[in-house]
Amino acid sequence: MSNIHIQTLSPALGALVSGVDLGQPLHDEDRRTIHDALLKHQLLFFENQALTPRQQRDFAARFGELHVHPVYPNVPEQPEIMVLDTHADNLPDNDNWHTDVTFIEAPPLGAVLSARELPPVGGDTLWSSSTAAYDALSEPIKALLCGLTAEHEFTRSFPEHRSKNTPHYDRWRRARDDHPAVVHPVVRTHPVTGRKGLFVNEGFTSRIRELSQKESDALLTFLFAHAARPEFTLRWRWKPHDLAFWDNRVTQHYAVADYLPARRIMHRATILGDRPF
Ligand SMILES: O=C(O)CCC(=O)C(=O)O
Ligand SMILES: [Fe+2]
Repeated sequence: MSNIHIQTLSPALGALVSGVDLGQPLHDEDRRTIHDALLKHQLLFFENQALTPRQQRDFAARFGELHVHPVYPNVPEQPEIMVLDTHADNLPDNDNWHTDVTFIEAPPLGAVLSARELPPVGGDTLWSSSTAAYDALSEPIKALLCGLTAEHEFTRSFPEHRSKNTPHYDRWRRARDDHPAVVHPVVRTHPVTGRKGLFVNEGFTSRIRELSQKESDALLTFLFAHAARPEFTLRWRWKPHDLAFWDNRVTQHYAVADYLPARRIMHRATILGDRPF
């Protein structure tokens, strides 16, 4: 019997899940309950989950194969656990709205993020529901968007100047060469729920292919601002040992960089997904 309880946190997305210890092997029934909740709420929070990197990896791996990031550092003995350790000498670069790793053909299905070390105040994360953003558009705009495709580029969020003259430059160059621009539909259909969501993000989307440069710039500027409307979002104030699990197919997020020079450390496991359609 599952003891899981799910509490809705906001109309657009987000729920708090209690009654499960993610440090233990996950029973099939709990896995199903969590998966169903993820599909329904798009973003789940679990409190008091002091997981080791291995436990975090094992939990995430119950939902699919894991991705190893081409440039972010990881836990050496657990390469699937990415480390986001930000402070005055390693400035955060997630303080923009983005969907993770859309620069590959089959972007992640989801990600599991664990709060390891938090600043005394600040460092919240916001998420936005791409289905809520899509649903709120007018019918003529929806019809226009459904015929369009967009390019997503690694270098938009990982520009050369950030790694040039650092020890990571060779790794960055290899990652850039391995990741030519990819094309995704502007409106994506969720492969399980069938819901439609906006699938462009400021982090990686560079251009709508069927439009002129000026038209593309104007439309993307509108869509990026639209997706960030407070009505479609939830803001989470982290506590130690909080863990978030989001559906990366239908959400964007933004890590607020307001805590420097304090330090903030997060661990992420990223679950591979399928090709958007
Ligand atoms: O540090 C955070 O709150 C989120 C960072 C981020 O963008 C990610 O883990 O994908
Ligand atoms: Fe991210």
